[in-house]
Amino acid sequence: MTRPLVMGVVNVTPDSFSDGGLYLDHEAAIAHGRAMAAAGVDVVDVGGESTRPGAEPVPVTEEVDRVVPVVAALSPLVRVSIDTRHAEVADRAVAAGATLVNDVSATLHEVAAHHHVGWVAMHMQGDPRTMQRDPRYDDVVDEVRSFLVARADAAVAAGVGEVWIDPGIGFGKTVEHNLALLARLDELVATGFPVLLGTSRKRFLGQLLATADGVADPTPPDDRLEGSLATAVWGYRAGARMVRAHDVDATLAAARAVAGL
Ligand code: HH2
Repeated sequence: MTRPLVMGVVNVTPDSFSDGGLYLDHEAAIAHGRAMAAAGVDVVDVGGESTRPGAEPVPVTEEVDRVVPVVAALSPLVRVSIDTRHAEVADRAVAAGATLVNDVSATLHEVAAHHHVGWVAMHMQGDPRTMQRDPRYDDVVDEVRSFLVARADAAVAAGVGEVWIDPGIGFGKTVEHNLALLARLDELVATGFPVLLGTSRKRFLGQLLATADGVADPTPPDDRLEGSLATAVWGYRAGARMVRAHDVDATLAAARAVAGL
């Protein structure tokens, strides 16, 4: 029985949408990552720039200062991925021990090829500042799949040996777009590239849970655990190999239950 994989999130930021400010301090971030490693996560994803809708970009030097000490402290204990859109940050984090580049811009495959590390291509329409203003697609699943396969093929051609694809839930997508991507996740799985899925605590869950409960106000981020787990299990069932999660104990338990089933 092999359990599907769990990637735990450590945001070394003041402004991430669900845990901003909690782990900006290096010691707090390292302690959080250590606890995740002890819990048994497969990867700890360290990020130094929020990509929530409306977020302002962070200067690269600041992002490097946030993440490098955390990557260096955690990488002897657990596999570390670096969540960044910037080549210099990816370079420095890999030098500090990260072995996976989690790339929400899907542009950094050359960096991964150069360092012989893995790479995640995530789909995003636009950029975080403006992506939620008016996202449009003719067929969101077809467009996301074609984009990701083209990026993944380019990475393979450049020599990257481990390539993941991720639909980028919430990145330039309406609730309906996110739900369509989840409903047809098997079409991404069918590409043959391993799929990473990140739904944890995201805004569309606030609306989904409120609708299910028959209330008008979206459920707040710290009350979205059930939705995060339901969508993680849904993703695993559709064939996603790894889920990105803030609540790692519960997600690991869910992943073990899925393996048991
Ligand atoms: N989502 C976020 C950040 N990075 N990477 C991948 N591969 N997939 C995702 O869905 C994904 C991601 C956003 O979540 P979070 O890091 O918690 O928030 P913020 O961007 O505000 O730091």
